[in-house]
Amino acid sequence: MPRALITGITGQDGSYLVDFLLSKGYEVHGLIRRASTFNTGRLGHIYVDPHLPGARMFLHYGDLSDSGQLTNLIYNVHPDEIYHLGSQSHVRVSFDIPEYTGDITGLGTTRILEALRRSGIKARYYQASSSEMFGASPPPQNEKTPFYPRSPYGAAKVYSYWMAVNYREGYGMYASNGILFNHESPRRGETFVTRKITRAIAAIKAGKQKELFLGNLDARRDWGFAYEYVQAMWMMLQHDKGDDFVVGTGQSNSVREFAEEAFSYAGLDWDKYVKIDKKYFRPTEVENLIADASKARKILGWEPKITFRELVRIMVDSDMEEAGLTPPGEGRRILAAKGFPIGSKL
Ligand code: NAP
Ligand code: F7E
Repeated sequence: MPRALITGITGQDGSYLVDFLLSKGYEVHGLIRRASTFNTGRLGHIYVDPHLPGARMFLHYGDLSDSGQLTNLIYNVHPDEIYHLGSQSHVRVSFDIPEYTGDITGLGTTRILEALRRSGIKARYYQASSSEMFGASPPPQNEKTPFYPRSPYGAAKVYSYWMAVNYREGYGMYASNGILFNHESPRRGETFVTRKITRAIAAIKAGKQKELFLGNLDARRDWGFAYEYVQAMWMMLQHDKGDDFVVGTGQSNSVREFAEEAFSYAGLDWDKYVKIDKKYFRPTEVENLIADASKARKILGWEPKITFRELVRIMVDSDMEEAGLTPPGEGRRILAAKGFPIGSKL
């Protein structure tokens, strides 16, 4: 049975990756942080008491700031594949806590890579790199586009990217960078713009919210569906050698277009509810991201199936269901029609 270790297992991508790897027959180990409240909400639907026979997911306490524990974890789990997804992943917040972001999102990567190198274990390593590394470089962006990060988060990811390349070249380790463009889902963190919009729509429909405050509506992003992006991570580690791949849809839309599409799907006029609050603007913005994922398509055979419009429907449906409302329902139909093995927990 192949064994995977995931940092960031409690996050959006970590939780979909567990779903996917368990379906592929893996034993999955994950690093979780100690918190005073449960932070395993995204894993509840697959959690099985580890004492029971047949359990294949195991959680271990630790933190990306603690190299001693990371070393123990890698040594004890002895994984075949490591998916390093843990990070302070919020771009706006990285301007408020730049040093912490550098420590966790940047140095955290070095702690894992160094623990792996010293262990002598020949695990394949996946680095969660980001389109934020391209920042101000004009679109479309591919593996050869120069990095020009526009936030402490983006800068920390550039550092991590190069550390993964350095360990690959310097020590012959198998390390791959997945340069993923924005990917969203019903499990997306509530303060990222897509989920903020779809949750607000549900709250407005339920009569619990009257307005939605947003920042820059003109920013454009290449938004895809997260489940497909964790499949791309796995495909990268099945490739015969470590390499770097851009993953995205090739289509970009503005925040305004996302809001228009989502509100109108729910039968609302976005203009009546959306207001601007400057506190959500960033000191430096990334204006436009569009992936050129032709390398991933050619070498890995990866291609996204879910379009922007479909993604919006999946997310609005899910948030309306969560608010106890009856959604229009196209989201679930789209997932079923396109063969996604996603059950009750979207
Ligand atoms: P996410 O939902 O914010 O999840 C981040 C994960 O990292 C959570 O499990 C979080 O734990 C964990 N974490 C944060 N600080 C930690 C620390 N000090 N020690 C240990 N674990 C810590 O992010 P995501 O959307 O799933 O993204 C996964 C990875 O891909 C991240 O590295 C992100 O930067 C990167 N990325 C994301 C996108 C995207 O569009 N989603 C695109 C490109 C790259 P808690 O649950 O306890 O907070
Ligand atoms: O912002 C604008 C904001 O926070 C998208 C992370 O997963 O993807 C994510 O980073 C855009 C920006 O995502 C609000 O200014 C307007 O232009 O949803 P976001 P992000 O910054 O693109 C990359 C690829 C990652 O790697 C990151 O980890 O939306 N925007 N109004 C707003 N953004 C937020 N959050 N909130 C607003 O009210």
